[in-house]
Amino acid sequence: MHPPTPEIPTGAVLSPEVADALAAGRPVVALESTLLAHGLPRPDNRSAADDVEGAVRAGGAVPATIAVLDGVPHVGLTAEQVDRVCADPGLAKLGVRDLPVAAALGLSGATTVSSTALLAATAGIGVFATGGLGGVHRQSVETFDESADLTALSRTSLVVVCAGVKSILDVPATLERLESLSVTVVGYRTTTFPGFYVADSGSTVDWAVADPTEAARVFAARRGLAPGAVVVANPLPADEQLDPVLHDRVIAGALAAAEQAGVRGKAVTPFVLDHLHRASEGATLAVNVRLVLRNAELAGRIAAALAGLPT
Ligand code: PSU
Ligand code: MN
Repeated sequence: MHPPTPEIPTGAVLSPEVADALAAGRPVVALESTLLAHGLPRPDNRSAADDVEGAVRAGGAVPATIAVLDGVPHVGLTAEQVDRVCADPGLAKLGVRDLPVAAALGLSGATTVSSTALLAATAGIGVFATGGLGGVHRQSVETFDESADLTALSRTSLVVVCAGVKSILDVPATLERLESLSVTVVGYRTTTFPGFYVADSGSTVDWAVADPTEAARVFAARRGLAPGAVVVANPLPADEQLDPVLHDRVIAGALAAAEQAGVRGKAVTPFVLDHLHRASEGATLAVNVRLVLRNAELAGRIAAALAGLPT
């Protein structure tokens, strides 16, 4: 009899700090690398990487930035490894389905929400912070473009702290898909579902949690029930959001530019984010970094609350 074959060959390497924290039951927060490599422009992405890790520490947890280097998934990166992720303009963007190819061929790449969540949960990490989830694209009826983030979260057990889904998407359709996929969604201190750069997407969710402990308790209950994620949607305060009028104008322009340029598939999200950063003269970039920092800090506090729950 052969032993069961794992679904993907993770073979992940944990950094000593992350391995020690997990072994001791101390709080750890996973961070993705696609938002660094493909969501933020070089060279600003490098300082953002440090700031996001700092925000997790400020929240009371150990940061574990995840990327694949030379075929090996790394959970927790050294400064030199973060340099590599942030500097290489040709770095691949790896969802779950790409991980086996990278592993087998020895390739390097940044991990998206889907692959970061899987690698984190496999390593025993319970909380993950990002900016905005991928989801259903606005032309999805014609293109079938729906992020693999959604199906990945339906089967991966961890808390994902985000500012909703990227507002370049069809937000109501994405919330419908999250319901179909039985992903638990709660707002942080609100039932207004955030719109990434803006505090209010125009959609609502059914539930709100009042503090990190409530979020941790929802996850503990979910974990005891069925595999799948708990999405904690954390809106920017109104005075820190992007001006909603500017938001609607630049989003329309960016989507039109993507259409015009014939951009398809996994290139769409990086193209549109880059266009927005330039069209808004850096305003979307500043807001994007700010919301990731806030999510990282909250994720740190949720991880700390989770570590303190009675088992
Ligand atoms: N959040 C950000 N910036 C990003 C992303 C999220 O603030 O660049 C990335 C995530 O890695 C997410 C990916 O998984 O965008 C979604 O890509 P796609 O739409 O191609 O599935
Ligand atoms: Mn897509």
